[in-house]
Parts: sequence; structure tokens; C-alpha cells
Amino acid sequence: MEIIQYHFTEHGDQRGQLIAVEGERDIPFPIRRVYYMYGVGEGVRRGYHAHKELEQILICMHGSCKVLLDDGSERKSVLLDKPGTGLYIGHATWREIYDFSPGAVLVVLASEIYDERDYIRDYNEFLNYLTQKGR
Ligand code: T46
Repeated sequence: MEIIQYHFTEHGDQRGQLIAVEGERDIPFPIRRVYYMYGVGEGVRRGYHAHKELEQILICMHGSCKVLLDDGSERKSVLLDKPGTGLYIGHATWREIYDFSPGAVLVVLASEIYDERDYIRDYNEFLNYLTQKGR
């Protein structure tokens, strides 16, 4: 499984840092939704699902967290700890997000608006879905 990360340009000067992320330019899809999570407690693990169509970029704006990616045949963990780096997660990839540091803020740029029908929340269903798709 290839891990795809985008490194955004940091416009830094004596006033501090600024990063801009433009859909279809800095990332491969138009941004139709932004959401973020914060106040995630120690030991909490989120996600546990895959998406049928959704593409996303995860950016840890403050602190750090880890993301487990699983394409049905391989599992990889990625540490997110830089506001200038975005992790791409395409469709048909199981994800779990864990090890949030105290005060961590995770921002997600999504290719589609929220649609619960796009979620696969059962791991065996996810494996069956991959088999059906011939992956
Ligand atoms: C993902 C990981 C990284 C909404 O109403 N709108 C939204 O856009 C989202 C993302 C969630 N919600 C509601 C649905 C649930 O009642 O917020 C609640 C928590 O969502 P969920 O349990 O899906 O959160 P996570 O952290 O398990 O997963 C989220 C995204 O849902 C998912 O797409 O890839 O973050």
C-alpha cells in the first residue's frame, strides 16, 4: 500500500506561519467539506470504517495523532504531527485514528458532503466489498 502525503508550502515570516490548501491544486480533489476533531481523550480510538467513494486529506494542525490504514491486504500506521503535511486517504481504505496527544487538533478536508450511506462500518463487510470490487 502506497502512503500518499502532501507537503504544503509554508509562507513564513517574522509574523509566523501561514499555509494555504487549494482544492484540485494542492490536493487532488475539490474540497466540499471541512471538519475537525479536538478534545479527544487519551486511549480513544476513532474511525473503524472505510468509505465507498470519499477521498480525504488529514492534517494534524496541533499536537499529534496516528492513523492506521488498511487496504484489506496490508496495514500501515502513519504519524501525523506537522500542520504542513496532509495524509491522503482514498476510498476503500479502512482507517483508525488513535494516540491523540493532549490538545491535538485534526482537520479533515473531504471530497464530498457528509453521507452515512458512503460508510462501511463493519470490517467483514469491508473485506466483502473489496472482493466484490475485485481488489
Ligand atoms: C473519517 C474519520 C477520519 C457529521 O454529522 N458530519 C460529518 O461531516 C462527520 C465527519 C460526522 N458527523 C457526525 C456523525 C457522528 O454522529 O459526527 C459524529 C461522529 O462521526 P464519526 O463517528 O464518523 O467520527 P470518526 O472520528 O469515527 O470518523 C470521522 C469521519 O466520519 C470519517 O469519514 O474518515 O473521521
